[in-house]
This record gives sequence, C-alpha cells and structure tokens, in this order.
Amino acid sequence: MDLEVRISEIRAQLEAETNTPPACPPEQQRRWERLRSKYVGREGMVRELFGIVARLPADQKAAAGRRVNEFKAEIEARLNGAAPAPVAAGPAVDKTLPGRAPEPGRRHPVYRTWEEIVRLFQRLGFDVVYGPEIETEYHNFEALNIPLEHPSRDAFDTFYVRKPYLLRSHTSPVQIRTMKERKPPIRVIAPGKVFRPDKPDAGHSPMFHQVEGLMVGEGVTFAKLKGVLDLFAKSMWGPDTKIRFRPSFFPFTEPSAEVDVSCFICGAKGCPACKQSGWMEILGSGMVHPKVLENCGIDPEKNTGFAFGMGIERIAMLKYGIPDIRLFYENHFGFLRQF
Ligand code: 2NL
Repeated sequence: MDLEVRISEIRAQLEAETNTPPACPPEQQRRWERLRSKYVGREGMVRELFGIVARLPADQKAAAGRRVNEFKAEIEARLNGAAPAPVAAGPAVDKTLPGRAPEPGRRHPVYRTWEEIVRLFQRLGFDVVYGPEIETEYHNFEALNIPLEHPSRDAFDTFYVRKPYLLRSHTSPVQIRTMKERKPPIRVIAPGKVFRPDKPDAGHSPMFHQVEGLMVGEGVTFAKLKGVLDLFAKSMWGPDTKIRFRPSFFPFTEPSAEVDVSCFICGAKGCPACKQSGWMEILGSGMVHPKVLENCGIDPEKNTGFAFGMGIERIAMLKYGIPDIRLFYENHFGFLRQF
C-alpha cells in the first residue's frame, strides 16, 4: 500500500468525521474521545501507517517515518480544534432532559378533619378560641374540679414543665379562660394540640389534637347537647348516622356521657371495625359542673352549660379507616398523598 495514498484517504475520512453538527457537551466529549482513539490511539490509524513504514526498504524508512510523524501532528491539530469546550466542574447536568413537575402540597388529614369539625360548629354559631399549650395546674386541673389527688395529675399522666407549669392535657383550659373573659351566652369551640405521656401504640401518641365545645347560658339543656351532637355525627358520617349516650363520669361535668355513633361501615349490623357491637365511641360530654361555672365567675343558679371533647385523630381514623394513629406523624408521602 502506497503511504501517500493511505495518508490522503485518512485525511479525507478525518475531515468528514470532524465536520459534524454540534452536540451537547457530554456527547461532544464522547465523540472526541472515540476519534482520538481511532486515529492516534494504540490501535489507531497512525499505528497502521508506521506498519507501512516498517515494511519499506531501509533507505526509504527515515524519510517515510518523518512524513508519518508530520501527518500525526496534522491529525492532532485537527482533533484539538474539534475538542469540546472544557466543562465547568460540578455535577453533569443534561439540560435536554424534560423537567420534573413539582408536586403540589396538600392539607394533612388531621388538619382536614380539624377544619371540617370547626366549620360545622361555626355554622351553629360557635366562636373558635385558642389558648396556650403551656398551661398552669390551675387552668388545666383546679378550675375544672379535678382534685389534687386525682390520678390524672400524676407526672405519669401529665408532662410537667416546672411546677406549676405543664403541657395541657386537654383544651378545656382554653374554655376556662373564655368563661373568665366573657359573659353568657357563650358558644365556643377550642381546637388544638394536647399532650399526655403515653407510650405510642396504634391508638396512643404523646401529642395529639382535640376539639372541645362549650355552650353556656340560660336554658342550655342536655337535650340541646344531644341535638348539637346528632347534627355533628350526621354531617360527619352521613344522614343515616345514629348516636347513643352512655352514662359516664368526668369531674368537670354532671351528668356525664360518652357518645357512640352507629357503625358507618356495617350500618350497625356488627363488623370487625366496631368489634361486632354496631357502635363506635367518638367523644365524651356532659353538663358543665356548677362548681366549674362558679370557678369562672358564672352564676350556676342562672346559667347552665354543656361541654364535649373529642380527639381529632380518632375522628379522622374513623372517617378514613386509618388503623394506626402513628401514621399521622411519620410523613410518608405514600400515606399523605391519599388525602
Ligand atoms: C373526652 C372527654 C370532655 C369536656 C371534655 C369541659 C370543658 C369545660 C367544662 C366542662 Cl371548660 N367540660 N370539657 C367535657 C366532657 C368531656 O372530653 O373524652 N375527650 C376526648
């Protein structure tokens, strides 16, 4: 093979291969590396030319060798001219990839339930009231007629900050503050965080949310409490929902009652969700104890009141069929995305 013929062939091929449309930097880099190895690499075309030189008669070798070295320099100049611009340090970003659409945020199932409950009572004329999460023993216990020796005042049932300060164990202290500030008629609901040192399990969390309601005035009766809670249950679980009252005890209400709703899964026929009873407990309630009204400067001879309290997580679990309260606090997108 004639050396000059082969040199012209290689030159023509190199020109064609370096006359390509521009590409993105990563592709440009790969293309250039491929060409380098093809022309001047260890198994490349220049190596082939030196092979031709080696087979020439001895007196022609020196001149032919110089000729090949000259051509090698020409190839390198051409390749260097086609070299990709240096890429700035940092992660390689392929700007040709399509963008990723940001996922819109959404409200947490506990907050959705909070809002739903609050809106219903607002329609019934209740004001929404808030208060501090760090409370005093007086507002959390004493004013509510919870005696000093009551087990719920133990360190085991309350997070104490430093006596007499504690993390409120219910939102009742908000209503105590409201009764001290306002005159009857009073209609308020108090939603918020509450704290109890319980070991977390499927039904317990050391922090959860509560909504408490309070109505105080002349002629506020147990029958009105039943009417309000019946409306609440029907708006939450549908117009066919029934409620029932079971006698109970709280130091701050007399009489006291626990309230169940008919199981909306089986229609009160009995199923695993209601443990075959047909009913599910949703809240505690009662007529405000006269001593509690008196503690807040309200005359119990003239006024009566009803009150109720419910756990928002519990309502949300029943509403959405969530089996474990801890799911609310783990922030798994797979869980949160369902709401
Ligand atoms: C429950 C029971 C209840 C109240 C909360 C209340 C508040 C004042 C006066 C009287 Cl200021 N009562 N709140 C009454 C009955 C029950 O909650 O099991 N909640 C999860």
